[in-house]
Amino acid sequence: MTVHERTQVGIVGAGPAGLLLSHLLALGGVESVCVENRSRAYCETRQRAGMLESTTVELLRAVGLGARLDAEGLEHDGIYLQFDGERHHLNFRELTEGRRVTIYAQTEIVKDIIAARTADGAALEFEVSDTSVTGFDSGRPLLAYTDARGTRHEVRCDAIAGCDGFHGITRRSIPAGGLTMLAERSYPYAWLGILAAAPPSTDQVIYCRHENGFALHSMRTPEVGRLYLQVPADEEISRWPDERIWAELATRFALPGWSLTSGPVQQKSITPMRSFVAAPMRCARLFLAGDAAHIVPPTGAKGLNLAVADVAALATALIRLLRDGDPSLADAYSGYCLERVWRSVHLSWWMTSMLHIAPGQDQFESELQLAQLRHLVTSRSAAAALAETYTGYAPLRYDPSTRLDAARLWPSVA
Ligand code: FAS
Ligand code: PHB
Repeated sequence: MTVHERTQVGIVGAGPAGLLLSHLLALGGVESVCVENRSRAYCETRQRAGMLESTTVELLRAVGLGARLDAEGLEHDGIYLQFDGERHHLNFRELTEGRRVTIYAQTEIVKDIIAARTADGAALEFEVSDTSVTGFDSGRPLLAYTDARGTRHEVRCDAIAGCDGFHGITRRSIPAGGLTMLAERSYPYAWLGILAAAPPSTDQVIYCRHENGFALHSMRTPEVGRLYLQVPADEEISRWPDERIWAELATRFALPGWSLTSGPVQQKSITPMRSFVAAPMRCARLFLAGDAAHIVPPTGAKGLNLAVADVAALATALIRLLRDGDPSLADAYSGYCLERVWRSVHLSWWMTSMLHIAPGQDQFESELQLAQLRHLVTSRSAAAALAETYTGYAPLRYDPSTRLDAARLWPSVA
């Protein structure tokens, strides 16, 4: 049996992009259905991002999602860069007239939005299967899926939002010729990430370049650390018992008079590193947002922040299109987002290339990396350029009541 339904926006994927989009649309009086093939519990515990730009924090506060973030988020003035046996602090707050970054886990943002959507009685379906999107290029967008009880649903929509991540179905549903760019770069290494019940041994995030490879010391709470190690791209997690992970982290972060506190490892996983951009981020009434359209290596902490920026713009554009009948922002959506995307792709590629040791890397490449790092910690203008892009360089323009045209609402961010 198939159930036939109607909504304004069909959203595929309940990651941060899909969930926040459904919330922002609702604030603008536009209804949506959001479907997710994993369980609610899985989405609320899948360890991913943790570093938030100031612009992301401002938007979440502005749309009623700031309470727990303000209570539990860890605000940082900047980051540490460690190389050549020395650790240097970059004070982003000073370098950017006040912008800071915040550690608040993606899992907590997902929990906060699901709680808000559920309280609103929103149409949010978990554990669906056989999702498909059709008709978006012929004026009759249709979202179809089978729910957890085995019932097939066909939802007629005015528009569809592809928020289903890199491995999702929406981007792949775009007919040949619909995407004019698929730009990609894979990196010859990966990140082994751990979540550990060990109080962080640093007050702010440490990015470390060591001859053995990159290491990152982040955290989640004053009791829980989040740490990453560069490992070979084809590495097996089974080759990394917890003691070996802690020993290698201690080696890479080693500094006289400083020690790394270890503790029980609660989660560990290996993440491949790639940069990917699909363009345009739209095919008629199908709009891509977040990892469905672009992937960055996590070195620049940009993935989640880009997903938030995309849906802030997409929500404003769809509200203007579906509530006011004005397609101007929807027509400008892809171009506006891709400017921001490429700026973040560049930062993420640059930080990754500067801080990781590539297999077979020679002395010349190593000296280039060290020269860039020394420049960053000795030149105020070089540090300020990093601070500006890392902390979030342009305010997120979500404004359901705006009457501004695209040129004034979305000035260039290049
Ligand atoms: P997501 O992948 O999060 O969500 C897509 C959802 O769609 C998933 O829940 C998936 O199950 C669902 N889906 C897929 N196919 C479907 C289908 N056919 N039907 C229904 N549902 C479907 N970013 C930062 O900004 N800062 C960081 O510190 C940072 N650290 C990271 C660390 C790691 C280890 C990783 C892997 C990523 C990190 N990122 C970071 C990037 C990360 O946060 C992503 O950019 C973010 O999850 C993107 O959110 P979405 O676009 O919503 O995609
Ligand atoms: C994290 O806290 O998980 C984190 C922080 C900074 C990054 C990537 C991940 O660049």
